[in-house]
Parts: sequence; C-alpha cells; structure tokens
Amino acid sequence: MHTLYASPFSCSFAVHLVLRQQGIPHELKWVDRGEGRLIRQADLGRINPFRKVPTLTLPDGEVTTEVSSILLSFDPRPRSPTQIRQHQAWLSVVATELHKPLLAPAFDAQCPEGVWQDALERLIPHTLGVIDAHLEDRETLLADPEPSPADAYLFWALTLLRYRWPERLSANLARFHAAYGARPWTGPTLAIEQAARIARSG
Ligand SMILES: N[C@@H](CCC(=O)N[C@@H](CS)C(=O)NCC(=O)O)C(=O)O
Repeated sequence: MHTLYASPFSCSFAVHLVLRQQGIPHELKWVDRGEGRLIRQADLGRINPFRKVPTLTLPDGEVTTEVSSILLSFDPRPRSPTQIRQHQAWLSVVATELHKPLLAPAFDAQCPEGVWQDALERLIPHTLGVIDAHLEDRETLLADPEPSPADAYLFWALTLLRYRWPERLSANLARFHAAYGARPWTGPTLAIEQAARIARSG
C-alpha cells in the first residue's frame, strides 16, 4: 500500500487528490507543520531529510518526495513528448510561480507579510492572468477531458488563493476551480482534509 505523509490543506493535498482520483489504495499519515517550515516530526527526516510533505512511500518501500515529481509519476495518460513537456511546465508554473513565492510564505504564520506581499502585488496578477487566458477555452490545463495531476496541483493552489484572496480569482479561474471541485473524487478528499484539520487544531 502507498503511504502519504500529509498535512491538511498543504500541497500534499494535490497528491491525495490524485491517489483518490485513480483509486490507488493508500494510508494517510498526518504530520504537524512546524516553525521554520519544517515538519515537526523529526522521524519524517529519516525518510525525507527535507522534512516536507508530500512524502510518499510506495508499496515496495521506495520513498518519493517533491510534489511535482510525485505528481508527474502518477500521470495516468500515455502522452506525446510535447504533452509530457507541457505537463511538466504546468507543474513547474504552480510550484515556482504560485506555491513557493506566495502560498508557502503567506500561510506561514511566522513569516513577515513583507516577504510575500511583493509577490502578491507584482508577480501574481500576471501569472494568474496567463493561466486565466490559457483556461479561456479549456476545462483542464492540458485540454484533456480527464484532469491531469497538474490540474490537481492548480486546484490546491486556487483553493488557498480563494480562501485568502477570493477577489483574485477571475472568471476562468473560478470556473476551473468549480469544475475540478465537482469531480467525484474531490468532495470526499476535501472532507478528509477538513476532518484532519479540525482534529489537529482541536
Ligand atoms: N520542495 C518541496 C516543498 C514542499 C513544501 O513546501 N511542503 C510544505 C507544505 S505545502 C511543508 O512540508 N512545509 C513544512 C512546514 O511548513 O512545516 C516539494 O516541492 O514537494
């Protein structure tokens, strides 16, 4: 069985979505986020020295890390080299243009606002504008009827954006978010994340 080390509504949520989308049997191990953006449980460091989620162990014991890499490895579709490059590119856009410059610092209570405010004002509007234009005539990033792992990652990023800055979600982004949110695996995954969040905060 796969084991996903996760923290509620962290980027591990994207991997959780893909596991459920594909019906892959898995166990969830919830871990606590800590100061300095390192997972509190030091024992996670034995299998992932970076002490980050997602960390995913495969049924044969192999440890996989890094959200983009894990997501790419769960791409269920045979794709052309061009499509594989596009998929990698979208994973990279979410990781380096949304996740790391904005979402990681803004959802870190210890991080001074000034660290991410500049990204929010000067970088993010353009990035969101490009994604919005791309989604103008597509339901998914790769224009595939079945959402790809990159769509799961974008859905996670937009979930956090919508929570904190709902006014930043343009019509196409809101449409994408609603469509992914209506997929059959999304509601149950959200419910599990929400229950874990409540259990860990209470
Ligand atoms: N380089 C890692 C970064 C993942 C990452 O930033 N994970 C965050 C949650 S979204 C984390 O584990 N933070 C630990 C903490 O805040 O304590 C990747 O791409 O997977």
